[in-house]
Amino acid sequence: MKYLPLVIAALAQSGSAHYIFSKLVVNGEESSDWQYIRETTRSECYMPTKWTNTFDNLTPSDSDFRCNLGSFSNAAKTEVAEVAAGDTIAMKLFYDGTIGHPGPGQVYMSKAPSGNIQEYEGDGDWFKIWEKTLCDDNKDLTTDAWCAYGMSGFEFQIPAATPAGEYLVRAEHVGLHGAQSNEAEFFYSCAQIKVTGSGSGSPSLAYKIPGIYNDSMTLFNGLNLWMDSADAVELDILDTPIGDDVWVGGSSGVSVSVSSSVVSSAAPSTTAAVHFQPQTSSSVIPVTTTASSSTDTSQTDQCGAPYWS
Ligand SMILES: [Cu+2]
Repeated sequence: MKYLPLVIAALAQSGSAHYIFSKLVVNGEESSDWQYIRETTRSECYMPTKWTNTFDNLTPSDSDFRCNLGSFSNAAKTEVAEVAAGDTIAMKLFYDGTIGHPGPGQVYMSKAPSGNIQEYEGDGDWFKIWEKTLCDDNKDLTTDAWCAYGMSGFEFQIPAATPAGEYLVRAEHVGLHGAQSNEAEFFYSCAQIKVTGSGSGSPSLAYKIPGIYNDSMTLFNGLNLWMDSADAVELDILDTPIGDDVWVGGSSGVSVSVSSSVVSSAAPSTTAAVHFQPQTSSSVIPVTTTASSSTDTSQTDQCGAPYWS
């Protein structure tokens, strides 16, 4: 892997460290890149989706905001992972990246109406099963006040009440450091899973993608992490689906609060240096590596250079 030191230095100064979810972890086994996650056709897969100063002309108002640009064209060749309802799985970042931007992380699911996830574009209903927002209001809102800051992936439970069937699982992180100029950055992709078991729950809230977010929401367009108070940020969160309760199972809207105080134990311990360096240790997710994706040069080439940008 070749790095150009001058380029790296310049990027570190600009604060760009981008990322995308490429690996699925099931039963403690880490997949190879894009084995179960639909690969985007972007030349640089880790670039964010924004409303302004876009890459590849993609915005959160487009249909490809579901699972990233062009990824449906790869659905048929993407495998489907079998997961028992109630199991905890994870989606990990490409190239051992870590989340280097401040903002919330969430996971949504959507069931394939036909029963075949490889034919499903994600135009049906989505529901939210996991959410991490502010973990510690006393920390820096531009970095580690956010639970997801420094994470190398998201680990979450498929609710035990999830009905059997094939689903898209969409992990998303939103960088809010540019929200003051309508440049919130969305990082996301979708895994294909087959849920087994006898769950009979019914999610209480449903969303459409696109449509779930818009740039009239202050959280994405107007909020200023360097100026606003934590209380103001929390109010902005509550004005979006990111502030909605997650569905943890049940058929009558049983859910848990996502208030900032509840999740503080999950805060990763990070330092400023992590922001600009690929993570080499202390993953937040227990990982048993079974496939060495880093030696697969075709995948790396397809996705562009490592997650620097
Ligand atoms: Cu960025």
